[in-house]
Amino acid sequence: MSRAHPRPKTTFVTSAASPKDFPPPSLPELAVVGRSNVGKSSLINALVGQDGLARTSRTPGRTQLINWFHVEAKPPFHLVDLPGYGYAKVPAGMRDSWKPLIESYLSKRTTLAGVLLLIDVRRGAEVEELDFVPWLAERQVPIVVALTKSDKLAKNKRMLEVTRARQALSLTRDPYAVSVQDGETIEPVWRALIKLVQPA
Ligand SMILES: Nc1nc2c(ncn2[C@@H]2O[C@H](COP(=O)(O)OP(=O)(O)OP(=O)(O)O)[C@@H](O)[C@H]2O)c(=O)[nH]1
Ligand SMILES: [Mg+2]
Repeated sequence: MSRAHPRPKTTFVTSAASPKDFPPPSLPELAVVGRSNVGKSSLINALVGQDGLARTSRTPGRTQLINWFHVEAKPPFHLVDLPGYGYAKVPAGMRDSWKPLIESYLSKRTTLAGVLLLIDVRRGAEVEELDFVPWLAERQVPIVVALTKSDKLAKNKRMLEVTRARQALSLTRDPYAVSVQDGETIEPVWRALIKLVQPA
C-alpha cells in the first residue's frame, strides 16, 4: 500500500467572494489553481487525508468562492482552494467576476508562498496555463505543477504528457502526475508544497 505522509489536522477557515472578505493575512498560503473540474478540491482532501473537507463535484464550476483551510503541519499554513476557470457553461457575468477575484488574490496576497497549478493529464496545458505560468513567474510566485487524474491514462501515455507539459510550459523539472486514487502519487506533491512554506 501507499506510504502516506502524516495527516495534518485541517479545518475550514472561511470563504470569500470578493477581496473585502479575505481573512487578514496571517500564515503562509499555498493556493491551488486550475481549470474547473480539474480536481483541485479532491487533491486538497487527498493532501490532508480528509475526505469531504473541500467540496468536490461532478458538476464543473462548483467552487465559486475562494476557500481557506488551516493545515496544522509543521510549520502551519493555509491551503487555498481557488475557483476553477474556463468553464464555458456558467453565465458570462459570473465568469467575468472570477478573473479579477483570482488575479487580485494572486497579485496582492502578501502571505502567498506558492501556487499549485493543476492540469488534467488528458487535456494537457492549454492557453490559460500557457498565459498563467509566465504571469506567476513575473511576480516571482513559486509554482508547483501537477497533472491530475493520472489513473485515466496508461503509463506510457502519462509519461508522454508529463514531457509535453514540461516542454510547453518551459518548466525546469517534470510536473508531478497525481491521482487521488493512489496515495503514492500524492506524497511527492506534499513534500514539494511543504518546502515552500518552510521559513527561509
Ligand atoms: N479518476 C479520477 N477522478 C478524479 C480525480 N480527482 C478528481 N476526480 C473527479 O473529478 C471531478 C471534479 O473534482 P473536483 O475536486 O470537484 O474538481 P475541482 O477542480 O475542485 O472543480 P471546481 O471546484 O468545479 O473548479 C469529481 O468527480 C472527482 O471525483 C482523480 O485523481 N482521478
Ligand atoms: Mg472545487
